[in-house]
Amino acid sequence: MTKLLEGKTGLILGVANKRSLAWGCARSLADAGMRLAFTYATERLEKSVRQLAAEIPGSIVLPCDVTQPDEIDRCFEEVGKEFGGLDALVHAIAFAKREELQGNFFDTSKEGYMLAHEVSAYSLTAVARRALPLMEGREGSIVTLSYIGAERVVPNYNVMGIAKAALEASVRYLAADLGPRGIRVNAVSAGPIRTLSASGVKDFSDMLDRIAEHAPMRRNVTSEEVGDTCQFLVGPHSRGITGSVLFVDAGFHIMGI
Ligand code: 0WE
Repeated sequence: MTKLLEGKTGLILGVANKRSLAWGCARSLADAGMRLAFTYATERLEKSVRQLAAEIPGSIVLPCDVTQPDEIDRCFEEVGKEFGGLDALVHAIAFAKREELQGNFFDTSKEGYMLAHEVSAYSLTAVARRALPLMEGREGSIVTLSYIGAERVVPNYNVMGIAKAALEASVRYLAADLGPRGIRVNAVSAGPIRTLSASGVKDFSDMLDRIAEHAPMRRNVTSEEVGDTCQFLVGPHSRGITGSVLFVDAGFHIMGI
């Protein structure tokens, strides 16, 4: 039996360790037969990304700090050389300074605001532009990860909420730009999951428990569930969907209280 994504290629930005949502996406895409490239932002992450990539036969690993335009250029050049084209791009990157993710939102510094937006929102557009020539003419799909803090106030999420709102708006503008070229752009808004990004977030365990109590499905979600939705958005079954934000949150977002 040939798999749904056999012969297709994908680039995944944002794997840090096996808990990463990006890794959940990678596993699901690889299980569907896709050949993958992974990126790491800093040398500190290189080893763990290489170890994980080694679990996926035929995959490659490249440096890509999205705050360095030359490095993004080189990354896509390499992907073009290795793969000859790209069918999927998974953007699973976010960063804000720790001090911006606590206390009052109105205390957000200009530098902290700019950094959060550069890494967490602008980077989608920066990579989409470079992916364009590699994706053209092959029904490509771009997927990014968001969070309900883009739409509603989540205590301490602060500047990241503003950045995710910009990211979700970017999804719509990119979808409008790229639709005529056959490229779809969507976001998955995932419920909170214990990852490296969540470590050290104040009261994170209490948040997980409260969601499991109130969500229609009475539980939290897993990175495998986020990954499978990513596979759906990358694959042919979602061919009529672009510019959307899909919640993978056990239904939590529908509740009024
Ligand atoms: O988007 C995220 C993670 C965002 C994030 C988290 C950190 C923590 C460590 C971005 N940058 C950093 N920088 C650090 O130094 N989530 C949806 C997970 C998350 O993060 C929160 C949350 C949730 C949920 C932060 C505050 C409140 C809730």
